[in-house]
Amino acid sequence: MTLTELGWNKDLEAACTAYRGKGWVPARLIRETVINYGAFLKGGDEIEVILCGRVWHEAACDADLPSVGDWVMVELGDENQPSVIRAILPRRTCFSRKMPGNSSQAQVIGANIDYVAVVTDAGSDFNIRRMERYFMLIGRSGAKAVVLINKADLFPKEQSEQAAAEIAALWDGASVHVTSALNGDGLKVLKKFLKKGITMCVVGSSGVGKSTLVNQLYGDEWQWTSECNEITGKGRHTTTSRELVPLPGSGLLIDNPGMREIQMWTDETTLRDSFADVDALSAECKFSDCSHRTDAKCAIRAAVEAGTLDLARYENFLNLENEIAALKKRTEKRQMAVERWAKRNSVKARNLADRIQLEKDVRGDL
Ligand SMILES: Nc1nc2c(ncn2[C@@H]2O[C@H](COP(=O)(O)OP(=O)(O)OP(=O)(O)O)[C@@H](O)[C@H]2O)c(=O)[nH]1
Ligand SMILES: [Mg+2]
Ligand SMILES: [Zn+2]
Repeated sequence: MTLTELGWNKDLEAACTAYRGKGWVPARLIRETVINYGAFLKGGDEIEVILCGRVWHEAACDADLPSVGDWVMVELGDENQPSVIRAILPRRTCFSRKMPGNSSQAQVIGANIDYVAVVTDAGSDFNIRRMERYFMLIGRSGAKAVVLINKADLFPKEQSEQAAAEIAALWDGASVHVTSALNGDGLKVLKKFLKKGITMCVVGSSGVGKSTLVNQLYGDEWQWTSECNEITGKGRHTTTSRELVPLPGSGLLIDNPGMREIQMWTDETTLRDSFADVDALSAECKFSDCSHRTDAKCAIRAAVEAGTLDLARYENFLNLENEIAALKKRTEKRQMAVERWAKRNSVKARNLADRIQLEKDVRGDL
């Protein structure tokens, strides 16, 4: 396996000239555990690497730490010395969500990816509102969106096609396909995306068939999935950590554990972009600070009443605003904690650089 087949390109080549002469080698991270990382080297050799303290300290937040899909510069070890990540090369794209729970931090799902493939089905997993969230996160990641309406063998053809049409209407540029990962139907289309060196990150709820899909494309059982016992639920292999899998002779896939929480990790601008139609209406609201809930002469509510704006879309717009407001609040709280810490230690965070330094110190303090 060449570096190009692993996703290496000219920009990375340029970025790593800064480290020339140090004897470090480029590697792509394929796995992450609590104590170390798995990585591929030129030639396809797999090694284990650890993170050096300096890189850890230089990360302003968790999202800046190396993640699956990242390209790093490694100082190779030997029998007595572990191999060490000395630097992270700049990310071309990054797909992240808000960390589950109450944290306001981002969690990286995949770095340097070209496509995010969201797997769902035309049955109980189908949820337009959740898909809107995925699109929003993909929109800000820099990657392109692919959607697979999987398990087509379980539903009437029309049902899967209807689901695909509804999703395609949500997002310009999303490539939506009906598939059956179990028997391989409709997977040919993925070959078009998975050219050499191209990385696709596979996401979606638990049980929709992500690993089955990866297995099918790998051409061999890479990570076994088996028939679920309907009664005990036993015998099913649930993916517990994300992993980058190079497909023989073509691109690379990142299999992920199912996601229970697709929380917003975005900002107001992205929200407004993906709800441009709703946002345009808000210019016509009587009050400039209209909450679009109970205020008089609200143009958005008027559109819902007139039937020109979908009620569910309106509700999702309001929910997303709530979530962004909550996220802001948590970020502010965190900032306050940092400032309190600064006060206590008589350090003044005058500018952004100082604050970043402070954040690092607070982390070091924990
Ligand atoms: N009928 C049918 N079953 C499928 C299809 N794809 C996957 N399955 C079955 O669905 C179950 C779950 O599949 P997995 O591939 O493990 O699902 P996953 O998305 O990787 O789940 P997590 O790892 O828990 O996130 C298995 O029993 C698969 O055999 C399909 O296209 N049709
Ligand atoms: Mg899985
Ligand atoms: Zn309004």
